[in-house]
Amino acid sequence: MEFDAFDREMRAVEKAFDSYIDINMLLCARLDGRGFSNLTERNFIKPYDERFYRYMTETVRHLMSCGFNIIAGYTQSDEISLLFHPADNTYNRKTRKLISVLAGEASGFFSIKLGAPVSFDCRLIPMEDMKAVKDYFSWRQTDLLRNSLDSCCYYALLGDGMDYLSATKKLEGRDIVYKTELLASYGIDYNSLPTWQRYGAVLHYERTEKTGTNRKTGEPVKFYRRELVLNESLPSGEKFGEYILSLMNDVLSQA
Ligand SMILES: Nc1nc2c(ncn2[C@@H]2O[C@H](COP(=O)(O)OP(=O)(O)O)[C@@H](O)[C@H]2O)c(=O)[nH]1
Ligand SMILES: [Mg+2]
Repeated sequence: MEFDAFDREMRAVEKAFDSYIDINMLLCARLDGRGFSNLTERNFIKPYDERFYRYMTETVRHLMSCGFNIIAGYTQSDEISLLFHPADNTYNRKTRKLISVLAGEASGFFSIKLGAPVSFDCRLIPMEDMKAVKDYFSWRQTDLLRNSLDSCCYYALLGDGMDYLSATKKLEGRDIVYKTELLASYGIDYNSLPTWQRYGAVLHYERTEKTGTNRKTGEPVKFYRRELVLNESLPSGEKFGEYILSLMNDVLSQA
């Protein structure tokens, strides 16, 4: 077979299972560190570590600056949720491209920070409407709230000399009040822990007005600059979902 025909045939085989996310769908991506329980056990302070948190927020910053149009990036624990601009059509929204490039960028960036190879997986979450986006982000934050309280209790018990199984048993089926009081008995006020530990953090673009000078006339001129800012004082629950929607609405109203 002549090469051109062979090439066409092989490309068709390669593309047979390509899929695309409809541009009419709202789109989120979630990345999650692979085997980060082990990794954090070996390299970071338990249960929470400022340096680890910094690496995560810097990874979000990198993902939001590497060519996609992303409105907001939310990080909690070892995961990152990205909300794409509704008009973002990078790679024509080809699924495998988005997943592999985002996972690659996050893995490469975090590895450089840590000085050892790590990887993130990535999934895409297409959503019908704003309500689904709101619920998605509230859900990820609720996941953190549950895990972070458990984690704090668990490490307080281990620090007190309890073994893994006994600590797990002691916490099984217990409610928030019990766990908060348990922490208080170790001198830890859960509600005054830094908000990033309990609620996570968001990076988003803020449009700020700047004043420069017109080179020809010397007159002052106003212009806008988009800057990535880190919000570490997030609201919780329903309000968090609403906050993410407000970021999206702000960006859309500026267009
Ligand atoms: N030391 C430390 N560990 C963290 C921090 N944030 C998240 N982790 C750990 O990262 C892991 C994330 O959970 P998960 O994704 O289910 O585990 P994986 O499958 O091993 O990556 C948990 O074991 C958390 O305790 C942190 O700030 N410090
Ligand atoms: Mg993980």
